[in-house]
Amino acid sequence: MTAIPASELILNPNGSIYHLNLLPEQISDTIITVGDPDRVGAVSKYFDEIECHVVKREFITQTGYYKGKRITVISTGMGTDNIDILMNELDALVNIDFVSREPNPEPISLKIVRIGTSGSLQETVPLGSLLASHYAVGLDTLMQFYPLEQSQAEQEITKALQEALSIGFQPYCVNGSLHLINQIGYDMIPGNTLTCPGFYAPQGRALRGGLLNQQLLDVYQNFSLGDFRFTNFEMETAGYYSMARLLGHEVLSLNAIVANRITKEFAKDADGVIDDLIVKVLERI
Ligand code: R1P
Ligand code: URA
Repeated sequence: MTAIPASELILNPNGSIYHLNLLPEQISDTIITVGDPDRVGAVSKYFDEIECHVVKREFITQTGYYKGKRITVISTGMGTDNIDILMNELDALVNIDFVSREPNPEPISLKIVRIGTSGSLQETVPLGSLLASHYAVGLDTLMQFYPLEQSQAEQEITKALQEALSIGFQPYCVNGSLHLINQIGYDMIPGNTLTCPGFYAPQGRALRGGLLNQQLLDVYQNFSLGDFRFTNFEMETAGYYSMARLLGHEVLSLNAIVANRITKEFAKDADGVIDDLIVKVLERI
């Protein structure tokens, strides 16, 4: 095997990985991720003990113990470009030897659960509900750059969506970990999540910037292929699921529904909904 060069596997002077700023021994193989850096404390306040606290940019990491189980919680910021960094660097921490710079011959699989907020695309997915993403479809371009393998059914969905939206590239579609759905998300609404490359126009919100496609929200809400329909949207899940498939990790994205775009409501107690989700995940992970 050849060593990965210094410009590709970038290590800080203390030996930590470039953006996450972490050393291999600072993470557990069981990881909770959150978008908002302030949500890290909302998870770790339930820990019995915090072993390390590392900060760089929007990536804040705490590793600690919940009822004797070692868990790492990390914030990612927003968007699949950050998930590209997160998943590659987490994978490098467990699957690349930082001294020889060579990949481990027997890769370790991480268990990663995203606790995020999301907007509902259906009246039947109400404010305050918890939704487990069974499938995610990415409208961002991250997977234009990776050799992602997709099933025929996944490709048919993305081809039909490309046509429905009249966009110049084919989105991508990937499933989450069935094992983690059964372990953690079993009593949550099963959903198909649309991952958008932005919060405003890409999610059909017009403040002063306008909308190129006035029908966008209608297309998202009414898109169907067989029994596949979208339940909700956010900005990371498809990035997680595709990187997990490429790198061999188990990921589940869980969504606290804080906005309903069909009924035009926003949750009055978004923090309370997220707290419910945090407690469920900590008990079941
Ligand atoms: C937008 O407000 C952000 O909220 C959702 C979206 O995916 C996006 O990151 O997730 P988080 O609450 O986890 O950040
Ligand atoms: N996060 C999103 O990306 N969209 C919403 O509507 C709510 C949370």
